Amino acid sequence: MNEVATATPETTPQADSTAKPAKATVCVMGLGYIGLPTASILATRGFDVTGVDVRPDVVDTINQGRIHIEEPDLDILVRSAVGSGQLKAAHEPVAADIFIICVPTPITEDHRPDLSYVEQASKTIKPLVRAGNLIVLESTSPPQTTQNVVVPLAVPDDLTVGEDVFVAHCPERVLPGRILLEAVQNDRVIGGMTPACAERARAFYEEFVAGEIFTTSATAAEVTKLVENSYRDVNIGFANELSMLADRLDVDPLEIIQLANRHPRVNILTPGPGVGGHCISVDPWFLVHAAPDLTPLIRMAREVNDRKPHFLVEHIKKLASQFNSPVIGCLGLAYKADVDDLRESPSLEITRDLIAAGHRVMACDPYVPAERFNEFPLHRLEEVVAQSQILVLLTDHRQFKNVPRRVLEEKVVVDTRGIWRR
Ligand code: SAJ
Repeated sequence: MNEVATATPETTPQADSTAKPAKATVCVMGLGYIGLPTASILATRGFDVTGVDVRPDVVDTINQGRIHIEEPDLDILVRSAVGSGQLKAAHEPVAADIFIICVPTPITEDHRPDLSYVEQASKTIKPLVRAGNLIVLESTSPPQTTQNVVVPLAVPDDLTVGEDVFVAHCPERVLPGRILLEAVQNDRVIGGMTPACAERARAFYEEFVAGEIFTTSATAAEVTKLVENSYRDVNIGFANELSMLADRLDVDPLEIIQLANRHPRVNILTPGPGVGGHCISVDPWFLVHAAPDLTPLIRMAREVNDRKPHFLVEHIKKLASQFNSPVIGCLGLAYKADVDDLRESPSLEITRDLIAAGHRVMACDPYVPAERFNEFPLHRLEEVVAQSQILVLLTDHRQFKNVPRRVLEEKVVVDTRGIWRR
């Protein structure tokens, strides 16, 4: 069993073992929701940063000081980082003191980890890796990815890990919508391939992380991150199962949860349309894949959360059958409030399924620009509210909170998030 060592002033490494140039160069592989904020934060802290992305449009947009994703204050940070010359985007990596891998780690249709992006990024940096470099995998990854994928593919054969080159896993933990804040303030777990690797990575992260830093092995850091998201998935799964049970028993799930949460040791989360995003709906499968026979609870929570959108679609269809071809207004496509992220979104899945079933659907998401979304037409909130007989609240964006009660009272309402409760 690996012990997680707490960072204390006494354990802070000596300056000579962590020495790095006054202004280190950093190459960030992947400029998505984690890579771009990380690259920008580092650039504004004086690091000389090259951000690498395979998408030419992303590289061009960033080099113009603009952003391709929605995240509070990121536009200001990127404009400043690019304007100062500290952040450049590129198609290919460059030689650097530190390489940070922030690429996607998706799952396949049958829930197996797809490590092709980590493999590709590792292979691409290998010719550039030199003695003294630090390589950090930030992407949430299945157990032993750092050891079995990054080390063999990224470290040149003539360099020894822990002596010449340092390899660590430092999983990102930021919450979309609060990324810039949490990237700096959250505590971090750093898993080194060796203790020297962990200390080298700690010295780097201490330069921009205000939270506490804990070091452990690379595999323990990988498992810790997966456990965090699986814990949340299991708890949301409990709330979602409860909401379906409450429907059958004809009681209000939110009232039950509110009352149960008055118990000093009960804290049930909020049911919703399902679990989306690229983290919680994906990461638990990495643990299930690692030990299928030992993870029935984690698997079951995934299945419960994946079932919830279908449960709601059937419920909405039943309501629609009471009308003659009603307009169903779907409010929100993003996977959660006040973000533009559509990845694995149950809100999008429900809207799609209703359209596929032949219903007249009017959809609205103030965070998804119509020019970036061409699957079906998007409408303004006022239009959707005015024209629909059935109003389905799917994502709790703040713009939806103020739909007047008298308007709601004229509609059949399905509030999957409970934001319109009296
Ligand atoms: N949700 C509910 N009910 C709740 C809470 C969430 O239905 O009570 C739903 C959301 O609507 C959303 C999904 O769950 O569809 C996940 O949302 P989230 O806000 O719980 O988490 P993410 O996926 O945005 O970010 C998570 C965070 N992990 C944890 O909170 C343990 C974040 O800290 C991680 O950095 C991130 O995953 C990641 O990148 O792994």
